[in-house]
This record gives sequence, C-alpha cells and structure tokens, in this order.
Amino acid sequence: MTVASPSASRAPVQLRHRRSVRRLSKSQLGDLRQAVTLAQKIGDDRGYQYWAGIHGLPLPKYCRHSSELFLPWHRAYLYFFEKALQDQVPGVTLPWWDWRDHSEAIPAAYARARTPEGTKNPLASSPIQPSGRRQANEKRTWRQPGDPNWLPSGAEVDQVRANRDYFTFQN
Ligand SMILES: [Cu+2]
Repeated sequence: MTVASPSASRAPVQLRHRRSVRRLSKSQLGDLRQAVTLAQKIGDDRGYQYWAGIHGLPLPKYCRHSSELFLPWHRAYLYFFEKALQDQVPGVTLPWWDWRDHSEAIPAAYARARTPEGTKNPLASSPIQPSGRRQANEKRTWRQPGDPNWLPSGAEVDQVRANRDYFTFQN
C-alpha cells in the first residue's frame, strides 16, 4: 500500500497578514476598492453579489449565528471572500478594525459614500441584483450599525478572551 506524503516540490505559500483599516496606505485601500469594484461586475459565484448574499443581501443568506459554528463559519467565510477578491487584485487582503474603540462605529474607509477622489466608494454600498431584493425599490445595500456604545467594552472583551474553554468563549 502506498501512502501519500507531502511533496517537497510544492510551491511555497506566501503568508499575508491583514492590516488595520486605519493604517492602510492609499495604494492598499485603492487595491481593496478596485477588487470590490471588479467583483461587483461579476454575476456568477466568483462575484461580489454571491459572496455578499451569503452574509446579507442579495437573499437568501446562510450566515450561522447563535451556534457553536459562529466563529469557525465566519472565519472560513472571510477567508473565501478574501480569496475571491484576490482573484481580482492579487495580494489584496481584508482589513480589520478594533470596534472596542467606540469613537468610530464604521471606519471612514467604509462609511463615506465617496472616495477622496470623488468617485463612488464601493466599500460603502453595493448594488443588489433584482432577484435578491426584499422589495423592488431596494437597489443598494445599506448599513444600520446602531449606537457604537452598545458594543462590548474593552474590559468585557478582555474578560471573554481570558476564557480557557472554547465553547464558553464562543458563546
Ligand atoms: Cu454572520
């Protein structure tokens, strides 16, 4: 019986790390916006509508909340969504932000309708394909983040992170 073993000839995988949205260079933010813009133009399962629909609109959505799958499901979702964006602009990564800083609910890179150059910001809103709309006049996505002070405090997050039991932690 032959047992497969890892091949030493496999090409090395380049490790990428996600950056804080507040520290993206103009070029990095431009690459992200370009990747989303290009993905928004694709109508099949490589496109933005497909990936956005898994977690919101267009319907139906498949997001897993209130279960032990919350964290692994979202981690995998972001990974594959990022891969779809990298198919448009190689090397682009999804940025992160620490929402314990309640002074800014949605970072400006995502919140502003227009870019500093005056173009439509693809990170702020996206078209919704007609078949995925809840109502016929719902043509673009929108956010409803709520009051940032409703988010957990830094102390509350630290308390959760100190948990040593994964199932208690993720709940
Ligand atoms: Cu979700």
